[in-house]
Amino acid sequence: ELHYPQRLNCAAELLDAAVERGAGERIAIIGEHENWTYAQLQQRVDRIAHVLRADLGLVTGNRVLLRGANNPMMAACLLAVLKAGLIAVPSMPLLRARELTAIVDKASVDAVLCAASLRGEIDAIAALPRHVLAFNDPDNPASLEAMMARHPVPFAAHASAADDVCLISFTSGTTGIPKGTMHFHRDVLAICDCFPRHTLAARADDIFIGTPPLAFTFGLGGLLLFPMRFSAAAVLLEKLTPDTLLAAIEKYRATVCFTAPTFYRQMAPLAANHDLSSLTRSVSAGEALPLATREAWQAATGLRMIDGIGATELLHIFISAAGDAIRPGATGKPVPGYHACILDANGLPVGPGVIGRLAVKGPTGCRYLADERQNDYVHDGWNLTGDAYEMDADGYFYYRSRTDDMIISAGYNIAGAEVEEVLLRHDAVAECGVIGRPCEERGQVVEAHVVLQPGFEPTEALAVQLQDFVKLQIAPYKYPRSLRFIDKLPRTETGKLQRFKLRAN
Ligand code: 3UK
Repeated sequence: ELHYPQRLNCAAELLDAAVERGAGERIAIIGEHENWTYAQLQQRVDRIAHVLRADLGLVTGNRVLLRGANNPMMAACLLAVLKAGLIAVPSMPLLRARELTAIVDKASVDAVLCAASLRGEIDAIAALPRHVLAFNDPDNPASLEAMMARHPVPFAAHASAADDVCLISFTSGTTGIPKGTMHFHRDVLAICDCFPRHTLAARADDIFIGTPPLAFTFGLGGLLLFPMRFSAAAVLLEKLTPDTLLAAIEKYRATVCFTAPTFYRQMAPLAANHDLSSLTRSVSAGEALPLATREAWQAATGLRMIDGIGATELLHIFISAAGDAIRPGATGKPVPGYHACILDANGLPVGPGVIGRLAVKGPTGCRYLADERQNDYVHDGWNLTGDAYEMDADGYFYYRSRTDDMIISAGYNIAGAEVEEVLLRHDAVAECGVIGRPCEERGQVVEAHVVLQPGFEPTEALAVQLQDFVKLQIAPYKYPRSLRFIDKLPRTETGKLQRFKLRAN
C-alpha cells in the first residue's frame, strides 16, 4: 500500500526533494551537448514555471502541449508544467499537424511548448492555442530561453492536491485512434515506487538510457521520473538507432536500458563491437518479447532481459520479473502494488492454463479523457487491458495476443505471437508479423508478413521452406498458409507493430 500526503506536487516531490536530500551536485540529465546537475535542472524548471505563470498568465489546471524529442530542455519543460500546477499533454515527435490538431482539440490545450526543430507542424494547425513558445532556440529573442533569462529562481511549487490531474497521455494508437488518459500527481509518484523500486532495485549510481520518447509514458517513467526518484542520472538522446544506442551505452557507462523488443533484436548481433560491461539491467516493453530475442540478447551480453507489460492507461509497467524470478516465455508476476487476474468472456476469473482477458488493479488506473471507453475498460477498479493472457500454477503471466488479434482459423484459436516466435528462429527472418486474413472456408487463415535478413531472396521456395519450418515446431494447423515478403513492417512511433495495416494490405 502506498500512502502520499493529500497535498502533493509530483515535480516538487521528485526534483526539489532530490536537491533537499543532497543530490544537488549530482548529474541529473546527460544530453547530447550538455549535462545538468539536479540543482541546474531545478533552476531551469523554476524559470520555465515562472514564464508559464507570469508571462503567459496560465492558471491552475490549464493544459500545455509539449512537443520535442528526448533532450534536456524537453525534460525541464515537462517538469515545469507539473511544478506550476498545470497539466502536461505530451505529444509524439513524429505527429503531423492533422494529428496534433485532434490532440489540441480533444485535450483543450491552452498553450504549446515546442522544440524549434519541430515547430513546422505546430504552425500548420488551423486553430492554434493562444500561446506557442519555442525552446532549444537560444538565439531567437522570442524563445522560451530568452524569456527564462528574465526570471529569478526559485519558483514555489504549486500546492496541488494528490488527486489533481497533472498529465494527459495519449495511447499509441495501435488500433488507429489515439485515446487520451488522465493521471494524478500521486500516480506519477506511484509508478516510481513500484516497478523501479521493487523490480529494478534502482539506485543513486544508476545511469538510465533508452529509446522511448518522453511523450510515451514508457519513456517518461524510465528516462525521467524513475531516475529522479532515486537521485540517479538519465541519458536523453534524440534519434537513436540500434548502433548509436549501443555506442551510447558504452560512452556513458549506462546501467539500465529501456527499449522495445525490436531494438534488442537488432542490437544483439552488433553487441560484440561494444563494451557493454556497465549495463546491469535491460528492460523490454511495448510489445511481446519473443523467446528468440531474449536468447539472442542474453547470448550477446550475458544479461537476462527484464520483460514488463505496461500501458498508457496504467502509466507504466505492472507485470514483470527480474533476476532469479525471471521465467523465460512469461512476462512475469504482478509488480508489488498491483494485482492481476484473467477473466473469461463473462468477466469471471479463470484458473491456470486458460486463456482470457487480462485485468489489472493497482495504485494507478485509467480515467479516459472525454469518457470514451471508461465503462468498457474499467470495472470495479479493475482495468481490462486488450490483452489475451494465461497464468500458470505458480502465478506467472504469459502473453498470448491482443484480444482483437487472436486468429480463429477452422475453429482453432491461434496466437500470432507464437507463430512469429517460431519464424524469428529461422536464419532468413529479420522481422515478421502474423495476422488472420479473412477467408470464406476457414473464417481466417494465418498469414505471415516477413522481412528477410540481408542476403536472402524472397522466392517461392523460401516461402515454402519457412512454412515447413513452422509446421515442424508447432501444431501444423498454426502454420501460415499465406506468406508474404515485405521490406519493412508498419510500426507506431512507440515501436509497436500495426497489425491493422498488415490486414489492410
Ligand atoms: C502491449 C505488451 C506484451 C500490450 C507501455 C511500458 O506499451 C505501453 O503502453 P501502450 O499504451 O500499449 C499497451 C499495450 O502494449 N504491451 C506492452 N508491453 C508488453 N505486450 N508484452 C509486453 N511486455 O498489448 C498492452 O496492452 O502504448 C509499456 C510502460 C509504459 C507504457 N505505456
